[in-house]
Amino acid sequence: MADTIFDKIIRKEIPADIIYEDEVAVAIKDINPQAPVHVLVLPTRKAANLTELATMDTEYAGEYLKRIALITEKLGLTSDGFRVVFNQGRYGQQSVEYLHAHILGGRQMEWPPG
Ligand code: DGP
Repeated sequence: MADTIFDKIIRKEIPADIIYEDEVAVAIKDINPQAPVHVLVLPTRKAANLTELATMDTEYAGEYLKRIALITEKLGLTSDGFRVVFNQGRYGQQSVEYLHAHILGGRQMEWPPG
């Protein structure tokens, strides 16, 4: 699987604003924020996308999803709400082939998304 910018961030080869880190997930501030709070949650075990995560160890995948919820709490987003997005593939406009959950918060979201 090709090396990506997020592989390099996880290996600390390039800098990022890391707001959470443990053995399961690393959360960084998005370099191009689309909301007052825009954080990316990366699994420490590499998966290219959500489809690949679904083939991985169930316990690990569950722990990764729990980290996303935990980080929304740490960011203080649970009372007003937030949005979690996984972009995948061409139609999903995924630009980095390393699974990442976008956590967006701090403003009113629109539906449907563009
Ligand atoms: P996606 O389109 O779902 O693949 O989103 C990729 C996101 O990654 C996009 O919102 C911008 C962000 N991003 C790209 N390169 C970097 C980087 O070097 N550092 C950080 N923190 N975010 C990045």
